[in-house]
Amino acid sequence: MKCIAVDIGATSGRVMTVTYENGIFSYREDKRFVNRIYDDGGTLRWDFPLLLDNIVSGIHEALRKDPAIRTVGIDTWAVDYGMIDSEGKLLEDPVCYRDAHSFESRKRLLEKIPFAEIYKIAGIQDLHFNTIYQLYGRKEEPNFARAKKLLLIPDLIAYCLGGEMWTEYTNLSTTSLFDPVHDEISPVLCDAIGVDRNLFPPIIHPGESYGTLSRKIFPELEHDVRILAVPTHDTASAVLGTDGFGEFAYLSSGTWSLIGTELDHPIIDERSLKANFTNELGYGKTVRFLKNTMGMFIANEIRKNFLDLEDPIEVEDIVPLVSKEKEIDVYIDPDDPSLETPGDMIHKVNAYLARTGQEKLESKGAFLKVIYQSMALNYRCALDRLTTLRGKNFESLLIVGGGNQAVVLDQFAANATGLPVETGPIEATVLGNALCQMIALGEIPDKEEGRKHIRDSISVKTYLPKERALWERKYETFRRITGK
Ligand code: LRH
Repeated sequence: MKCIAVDIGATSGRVMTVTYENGIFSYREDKRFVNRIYDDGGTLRWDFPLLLDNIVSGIHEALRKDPAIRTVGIDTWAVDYGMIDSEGKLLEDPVCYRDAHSFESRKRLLEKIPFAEIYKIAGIQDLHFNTIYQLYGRKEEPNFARAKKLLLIPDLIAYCLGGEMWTEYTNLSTTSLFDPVHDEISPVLCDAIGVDRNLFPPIIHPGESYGTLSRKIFPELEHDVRILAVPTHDTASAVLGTDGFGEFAYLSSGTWSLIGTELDHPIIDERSLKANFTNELGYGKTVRFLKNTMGMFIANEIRKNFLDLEDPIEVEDIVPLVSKEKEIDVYIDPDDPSLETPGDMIHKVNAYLARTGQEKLESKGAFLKVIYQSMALNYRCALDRLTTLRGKNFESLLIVGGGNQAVVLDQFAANATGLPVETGPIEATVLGNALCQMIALGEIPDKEEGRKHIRDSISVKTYLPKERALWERKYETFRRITGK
C-alpha cells in the first residue's frame, strides 16, 4: 500500500511517496524544496503561495508515478496560522514564528495574566511564539478584524487543496489555547486574549478525513484522493514514528531539538511549570511531555555565514574540522534569544561569548565544536529535569530526524548524557505521517505494531558514552555560564 506524506519543516519541505509492504516501510522523494521566509516591512512572513505551489507540484509528481494512491497526509511546523476572510480567501501571508513582535505581545499579555495561569490550563512551555502570544499581538490589526476563520498551517494547506476547514487536534495543542484536561479550546484563555474561539473550525483527529483533493487543482484524478488528518504537528508525527530501546527518551532533531517522552496523561504541576516542560498532544490522545530547545538552526546559520564569507563548510568537512580542534572550554546557551533570529550568526555567537566573559572564536572548527557541545549539554539539562519530573531513569536516548546525521553531535550527546544514543529514522516525521495513514486504511492494526515495522525498516546506529569525567566537568561549567 502507498500513500503521500507532505512534510514541511521551517527550513525545507518535501513530498514523499511512502510504501508499506510485507512489514517494511520505504519511501521515495517526489519533491524537496526550500521553505522561504521574507521580510515584509519589518515582519517576517512565510512565502505561502510558493509553498503551496511546491506542494501541489510534488503531489502531481507523486500521482503521476503512482496514480492508484488514495490518501495524502500533511504535517508542518507548529503554532503559525493563516487568516481566512468571508470569501474564503487567505488575507495575507502567515507571519513566521521567528518574527520578533511576539516578544513584546508576550510581555504585555503576561502583565495581564500570569504565565502560571495560562500553564495551569494549557500545560504548554512558555515560548514567545506560542499562538496565544502571536494572536494577542495581532488582534488589533485591520486584517484580523476581517478574519472569519483562523487555520493552523497544515489545516490551511488542507483547505487550499480540498476546500474544507478543520482544526487538527495535535497541532491545536501547540497554540497554548487548548485545555487538555477538559479537551476543548479554552474559553478562559480565549477571553483573556479577546479572541473568539469559534474562529477555529471544528476539531478533527488523526485518522479522520479533511475531504478529498480538489479536481480543479488535480484534474488528472480518476478517483477520489482523501486528505487524511495525520498528527499534523511535525513533532507529533515524528514521535508516532519513533521506537527506542528500553525506557527511552526521544529527541526529534531538526531546526529545533525536542526532547521528551510519551505519556498517557499530562503532567501539569508546579514542578513542570518551573522546569518549563510542555504537554503537547499526540496520536491517540497521548501526551508529548517534552522540552523545546534550539536545534540545528545555529549550526546551519553558522554554515550560511561562512558561505557568505566565501569560506564554506561542506558537510564532509564537519567531522575533521571538529576533531582537529583542541579541547575548548567555551559554551553558549542554545536557547538564548539573541541566537534565535536568522543572519550574522558568527557575530551573534561572539557577542554572546563576550557578554558571558568567554573567549571569542575564530575558526570554523571552533564554532562547530562549541555549538555542538553546548547543544549536547543542553540536552543533558533537559533530560535531567525530565528524569526528575517523571521519577524514573532512562536507559537510552533515541535521536530521530535529519539532525541525527550530525555524527559529532550524536557522540557528544552520548558523552554529555551518559546514555547510549541510538539514531532512528532520519525521516521519522514522514514515516509517522504515513503510519497514521496506514492505520486509517486498515493496513496496520495499531501504533505499537507500526512502530516496530518502522524500526525494522531502518538501520539503527548506537553511540556509547565516552570521556565521562571530562563531560561531567563540562556540564558544571555549562550550567554555571548559562544559569541552567
Ligand atoms: C518543530 C516545531 C516545534 C515547534 C516549532 C515552532 O518543527 O514544530 O515542535 O515548537 O516547530
